Amino acid sequence: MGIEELAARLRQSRRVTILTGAGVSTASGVPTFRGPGGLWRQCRPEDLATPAAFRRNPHLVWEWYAWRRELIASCRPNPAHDVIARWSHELDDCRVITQNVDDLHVRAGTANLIRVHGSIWAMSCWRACGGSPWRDESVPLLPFPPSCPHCGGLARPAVVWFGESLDQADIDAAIHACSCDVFLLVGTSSVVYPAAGLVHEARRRGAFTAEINVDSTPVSSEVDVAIHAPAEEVLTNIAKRHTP
Ligand code: BV8
Ligand code: ZN
Repeated sequence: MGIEELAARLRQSRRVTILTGAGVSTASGVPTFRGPGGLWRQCRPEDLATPAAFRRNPHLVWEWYAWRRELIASCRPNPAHDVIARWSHELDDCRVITQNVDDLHVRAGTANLIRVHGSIWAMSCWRACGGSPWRDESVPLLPFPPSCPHCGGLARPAVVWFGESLDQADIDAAIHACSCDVFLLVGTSSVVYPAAGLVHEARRRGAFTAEINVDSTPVSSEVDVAIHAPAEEVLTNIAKRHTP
């Protein structure tokens, strides 16, 4: 029932918005935040991905990001990324909002992508010397820890840490994308805000809402359709039926 209805809605829709989380990259081998393998050295991501953790021990936090970069560098986009990338080009108006910093949506060639939490392959200056952020895809990370090319000071990953505000332009674009016919959640536990609030904004704006997740989440009972199965299977299945 769920897949049928979602496929039918997608067929009828002009404006589709997809919000993804770590679960869309599971099939690529990237560990999720809260799932198995999410813990690093027994540290919870929430305890490492904060300005306070970096101020306390920048070396430790950089070791965590170096570990994740090494892992992600060995991963490839999976069929879930590929279907979403295809729809972002083929559908009239398809926007993709991701919480992931792995850039696998970028590597899959996704159009209209809003990366609300930044990229693990971008860096900025910890001292905020005013120099603009830069791309760094070095694996292993050299020099370690990395320094700012503008002032020589310590660099930091250009990601949004807990307690830090998202980029206003990204928030505006994400809220704008809530005006849509279908708002589809893929592989997110829907607990981290403000991203977790977007589905409620989309509902308020009259969107048909759906969730694809192997597990239930705090919003499973609130969306119009909740499909509990792996994203890479469900999206491939719908794509087969859904020729625009
Ligand atoms: C902020 C970048 C202003 C870094 C990340 C309101 C209420 C409560 C708390 C708050 C609130 N407003 C603000 C907060 C505080 C906080 C927050 O939300 N805390 C949570 C923990 C309660 N939010 C913030 O701090 C945000 N900033 O609000 O600024 C402000 C400031 C101070 C105080 C007030 C306001 C910044 C949040 C961004 C943090 N940065 N990442 C990095 O990556 O290193 S968040 C990070 O965690 C990810 O980006 C992602 O967003 C989140 C993890 O969630 P998911 O991606 O969903 O992953 P998860 O592992 O949880 O779940 C995976 C799911 O996939 C599971 O459900 C699983 O079942 C499913 N799955 C697995 N395999 C598959 C699958 N599904 C389908 N197919 C599969 N194969
Ligand atoms: Zn600097």
